[in-house]
Amino acid sequence: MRHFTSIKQFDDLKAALEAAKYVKANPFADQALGKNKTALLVFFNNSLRTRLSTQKAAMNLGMNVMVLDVNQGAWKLETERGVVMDGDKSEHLLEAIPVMGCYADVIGVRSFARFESREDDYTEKILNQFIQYSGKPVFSMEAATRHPLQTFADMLTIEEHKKTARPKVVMTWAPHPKALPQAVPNSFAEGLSMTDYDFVIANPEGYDLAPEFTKGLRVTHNQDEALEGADFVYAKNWASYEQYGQVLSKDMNWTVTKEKMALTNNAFFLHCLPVRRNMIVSDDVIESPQSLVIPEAANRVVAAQTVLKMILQDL
Ligand code: AN0
Ligand code: CP
Repeated sequence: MRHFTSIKQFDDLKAALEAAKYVKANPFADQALGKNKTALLVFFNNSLRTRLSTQKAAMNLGMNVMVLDVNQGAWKLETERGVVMDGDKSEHLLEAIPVMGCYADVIGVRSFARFESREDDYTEKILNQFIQYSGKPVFSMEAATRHPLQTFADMLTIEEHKKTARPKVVMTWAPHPKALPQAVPNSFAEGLSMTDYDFVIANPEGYDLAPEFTKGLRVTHNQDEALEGADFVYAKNWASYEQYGQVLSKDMNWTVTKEKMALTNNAFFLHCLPVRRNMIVSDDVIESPQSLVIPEAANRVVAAQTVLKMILQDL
């Protein structure tokens, strides 16, 4: 059974990108593949893009789709084993997951880092229980440590817009008022490490990502230096990994502004969205012709459809 929880599960990234280009050009070519198959999308957290693009992807493949918002309308779920359930949680994940497995052929899960325990988050406690107990192929719609469908869409967007074979790609931390997960930057770093692009990560001190995701990659604490000559600027906030889940800085000198973009090689701007304007990026940069945030979001359908297609082909 094929699960999809990391971009590294593509044996061949180039082939996966080619498959995505085919899906993009022929969105309804595989309608027979999903006929009478049901995708269940389970959300423990909010979503706009993932929710809509994954539904659209499944529908393009001829699938039926069900969406469950665990925190709205379903029973509150206990996730710890051994707990005396005398509180507000009416059901345990250990029953809920196999029940969901009875109703679906493929299950997508969104389960963000909870920032309660670094170990629980980095062992993907929730996602792995779906893999273990649902009996069905499971794909991540952003779990605690990775957001592979986002990364796949990001990489397709870069592929479509790059002007040289080895573009310079800078992933920069930017300020945000609340603690955000490391899933998007971890995953992007993982994806870029599979390419031969000139890739640099810029973040303030205290914000280095988990070593398992940055091994062999260039990391600098000097944003201006990183931006020099960049062809793509990928902005993202994340909370500290070292001081797990904490917001150590809201330094607005890290906001991606017109002045910052002037240091680059007329770079394209990327962000996974949702984005807080004038915290992460200024209005003029996100509205500029170099901003790819909308085509990047559009590619989320292509990414999800390509992965769902691979899963269906393996059923
Ligand atoms: C989430 C995050 O940073 O991981 C989802 C991004 C796709 N963002 C927010 O919660 C604002
Ligand atoms: N980029 C992304 O995953 O957006 P949503 O959180 O809206 O799904």
